[in-house]
Amino acid sequence: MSSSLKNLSDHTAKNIGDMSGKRFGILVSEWNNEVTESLYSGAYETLISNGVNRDNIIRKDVPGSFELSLGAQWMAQQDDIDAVICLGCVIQGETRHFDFICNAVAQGVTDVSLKYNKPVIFGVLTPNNQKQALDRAGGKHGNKGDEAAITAIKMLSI
Ligand code: DLZ
Repeated sequence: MSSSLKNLSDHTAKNIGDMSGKRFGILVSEWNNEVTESLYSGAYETLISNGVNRDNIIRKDVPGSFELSLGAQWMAQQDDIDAVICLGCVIQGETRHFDFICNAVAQGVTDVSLKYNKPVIFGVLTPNNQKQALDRAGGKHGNKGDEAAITAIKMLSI
């Protein structure tokens, strides 16, 4: 199926381990906050519905998606955090700012994950416009926040 048609919230709950003792950091970018708040709600509810304890979800906000990498590093370096979920939305504009931010955060998140040997999940939407973003943040294409949370859970279950 074309990824543009895929409901991002579709997933199987097979082979998921006990999440009751796992601690998750969630970073939320303040840019495009209508979208990122929906991503957060999706991620939070998915963690809860898969057995994560409310007290084990730690939320921090960062100014923009570019800051997700450093925020992820601050969280990942804490021994009691098992996985970090980075949520953001970078909307394609008329300048190359979009490319710089998207490339930087994708690389930064990867680097933090490998450095700290923990799942650090790239839950950043990179749509052409706000409508496409909302379609993927609780709209007709599901919620990429759900997908990010289930990805973290699956990585901790391996
Ligand atoms: C500057 C900027 C722009 C133009 N667009 C977005 C965006 O669509 N989404 C997003 O998360 N952040 C954006 N930012 C802010 C940058 O991520 C960053 O916060 C600033 O460049 C300061 O480092």
